[in-house]
Amino acid sequence: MQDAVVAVSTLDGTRKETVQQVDVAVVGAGFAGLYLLYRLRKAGFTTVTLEEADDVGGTWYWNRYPGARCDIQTIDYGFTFDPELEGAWRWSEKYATQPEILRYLGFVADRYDLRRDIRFRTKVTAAIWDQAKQRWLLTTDNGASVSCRHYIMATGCLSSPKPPEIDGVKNFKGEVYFTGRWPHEEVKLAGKRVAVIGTGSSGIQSIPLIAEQAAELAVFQRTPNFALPAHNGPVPGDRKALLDNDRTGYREQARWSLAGVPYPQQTVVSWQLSDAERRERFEKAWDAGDLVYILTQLWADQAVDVDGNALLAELFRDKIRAAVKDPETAEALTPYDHPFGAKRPCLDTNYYATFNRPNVTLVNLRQEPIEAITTSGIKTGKRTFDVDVIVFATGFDAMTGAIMAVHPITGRGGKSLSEVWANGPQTYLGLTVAGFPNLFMITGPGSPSVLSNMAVSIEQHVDWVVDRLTAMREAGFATIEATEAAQAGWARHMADCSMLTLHRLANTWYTGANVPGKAQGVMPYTGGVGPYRSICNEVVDRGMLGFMLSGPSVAEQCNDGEIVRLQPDVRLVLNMLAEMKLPPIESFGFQGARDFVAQFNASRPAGRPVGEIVDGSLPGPDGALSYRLYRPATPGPHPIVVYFHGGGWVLGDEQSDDPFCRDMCRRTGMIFVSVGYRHAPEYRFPAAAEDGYAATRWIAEHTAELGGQPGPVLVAGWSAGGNIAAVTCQLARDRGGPKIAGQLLVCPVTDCRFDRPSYNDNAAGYFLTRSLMYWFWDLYCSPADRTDPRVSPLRGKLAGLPPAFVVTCEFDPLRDEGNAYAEALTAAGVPVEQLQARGHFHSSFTMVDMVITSVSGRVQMAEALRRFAGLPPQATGGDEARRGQLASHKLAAAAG
Ligand code: N01
Repeated sequence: MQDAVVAVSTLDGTRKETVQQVDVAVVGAGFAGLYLLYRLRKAGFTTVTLEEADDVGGTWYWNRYPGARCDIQTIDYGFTFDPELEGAWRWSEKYATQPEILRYLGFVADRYDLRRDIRFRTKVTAAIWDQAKQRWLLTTDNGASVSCRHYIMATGCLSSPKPPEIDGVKNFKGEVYFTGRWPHEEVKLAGKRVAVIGTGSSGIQSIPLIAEQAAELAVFQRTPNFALPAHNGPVPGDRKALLDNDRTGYREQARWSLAGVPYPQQTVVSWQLSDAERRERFEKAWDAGDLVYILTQLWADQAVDVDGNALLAELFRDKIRAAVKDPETAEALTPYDHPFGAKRPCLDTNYYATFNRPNVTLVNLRQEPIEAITTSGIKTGKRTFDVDVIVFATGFDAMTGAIMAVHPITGRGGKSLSEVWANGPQTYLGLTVAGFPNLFMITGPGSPSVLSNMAVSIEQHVDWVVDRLTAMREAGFATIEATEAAQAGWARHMADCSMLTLHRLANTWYTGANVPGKAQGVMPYTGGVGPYRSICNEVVDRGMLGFMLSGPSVAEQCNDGEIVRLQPDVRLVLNMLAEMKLPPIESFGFQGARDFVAQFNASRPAGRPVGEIVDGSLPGPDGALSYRLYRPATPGPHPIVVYFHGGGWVLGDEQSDDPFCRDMCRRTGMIFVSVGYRHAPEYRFPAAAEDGYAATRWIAEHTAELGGQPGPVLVAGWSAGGNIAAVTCQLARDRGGPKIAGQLLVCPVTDCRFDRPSYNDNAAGYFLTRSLMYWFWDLYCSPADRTDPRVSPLRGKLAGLPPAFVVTCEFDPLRDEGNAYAEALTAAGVPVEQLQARGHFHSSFTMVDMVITSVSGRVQMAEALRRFAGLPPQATGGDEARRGQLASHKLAAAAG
């Protein structure tokens, strides 16, 4: 500690106390705290780090239990800020042990002489924001208080062990250990009867080694977990070669990846692979012994779709059954209640084989819960285990525990962080909290942190924070605080992101479910490391969007707003399209545009299998029209939906919305017949409208021939196809049939007016542009004809039409005319249901496997079509349907 920064000041006018004055105070001397100290010092800030332990290391200081290792490969799990540091350290193994990682962190601390600014054995006991001084005052249990301009929590996500929550722990006369607070001196277990409670990563790493020493080991398991063999050994040659060949490129790829390890994004989906191909991929991952690889590299839908995930989980279960000799024990060790990866999977060495040892017993707490801990051991509902040692591997009050429970934090206006977070953590970017100026968290709730390679996330968070502090200092700002609107926007974005992955479907420490009474919700950011990084950068590029900045001699700045209003996957798709720097589609000419769309469609993921696909043709008003029929795999006959594709009456064909038709066929359990109507400019208005009507009539008259259910058909369409579907309903009413039981209109064109706000709000940047719509209209319909209800159905008579489900998207030029149509239908007495999709764009619902967050919308559409057809509710296939089959998913219901 530098004496220069210790001063004497008056706290309350009466009491004199020594207060250490610094620019920035940091809590924690683990990975995050050390890098912070390095960066802050380099940036010229006076700094002190307060650390409860007597040395550096953070999580690697405390977690000294037998078998503790990292489970991200060590070549990826280290600092990258200094190439010389990277050159100066060599890891001995693929996954380093806790002592080696601790040595590494000690090496880093020494190399940059960091210890001199760390106050060890010092706990912060309270932190209070002093609005008048615009500084934080920290009191400690050891030595001077600290007054700082900025307060940064580098306390880690898994550093506050949770209490065992089992009656009678204090009565036990034997030895008690917690994996998260393992003693420094050797723990002798040889010849002893040992109980381990908990089978998360800590339990799974320690159990095999404890079993080798103990006379008897009883493992108390509440929830079985997926564990992959680490196959530890030397650093794998292929990964090392990649790193050595292009260190900068390798590190940069990690920074922009989803999980912070440089693996590409998978594009092949599970249903494109045969059973043998999937097994081959799985075996490769099993042999690789790499969690990030198995979590991300098998097939594209493994982490986002319950069905795609189930295929992987079942292959995993086969491995457990093969490894454990006793079938009953194997069954008890096999997880069924959560998707693979939704709960943190583990990396193990001999875990499953340990249960083949004669001295090891698995106690399945689902069948015999622990009743109490007694003086001599553990009593379950069925029996009593006398033991000498109990090891609690029961986990942590994760993400919020270390920030909130460690000490009271009082922000502006006396706000307590515990109260503000009583219903779950609220943050902006996972880095800041409204009402708590100049307080930052590294890897806080709302950041990718624990769903990523922590080393990569920590460097990004620290760099972002220190760069902001530097910029503030240069601009003369003294305080920074997130706005309420920005924070609320981040909460919405977090909730949207949580629909991207399956984490919401398991009760875990990610969701707070492991701590009784804790508010529940997915706490880490599930949108990925690269997207998160780009959002943080965008906040800066947009003038510190969502932050208030103030300083003694500069004007206050508040650029309020939400940083992400699009759904996260829509944002990715639009960014990807923007990066392609495509010229406007209309500049290709109509044939060029058709070729472009065909090429674009060919590159998208294949649609899901359905029972049968039949291509055929039907008689149109002026020659044959092609169609493609999608039949469900379930026994028929099924009701028929006549479908009209999108493409502005100019582009596309009966196959161009193939993924959407397949998906809807599966979800509705109905036949979809996609009609290839004639296109402009070769066939202008009213060709498409008349084709739509004629095709619907023909299909309704040939239901039996098509294998469909007799009775009314339904119509559906997207964009210009929605226009044709809406027009068809009006024509069918006016021309004596056919009977139509319901209409699904997805982002339909309904009117020729271009002056509604959505045409301006979303004129460009959301793929379907205003100028493209002008072009479509010009090619299809002359101005004189545009008010004809056969192209502007909003101008037609609306009474007596079939019930409608109308979908509109927030970021779509057609949004307002779709809403207007829904309102007008309602006013005319037509039963209408509406989905106004927040954060979505015109193509969200048809980009089936790219815009994952559109699933719930299609579930609603399918339910509506089934209702219109008089069928009972039944969502078939996919995430939502399988959700109900997963036991104990309190969160699923909430998220749904
Ligand atoms: O904690 P956990 P952990 N009665 O919460 C059980 C990281 N980490 O320390 O699942 C009976 O995962 C609980 O059961 P259930 C890693 O991110 C990394 O093992 O709640 N049982 C569960 O089985 C990891 O995910 C490494 O039903 C009780 C276990 O205790 C995170 O830290 C190594 C119980 C707790 O598992 C946490 O891992 C270690 C009770 N009252 C940890 N309470 C690396 O390899 C809890 N359990 C880098």
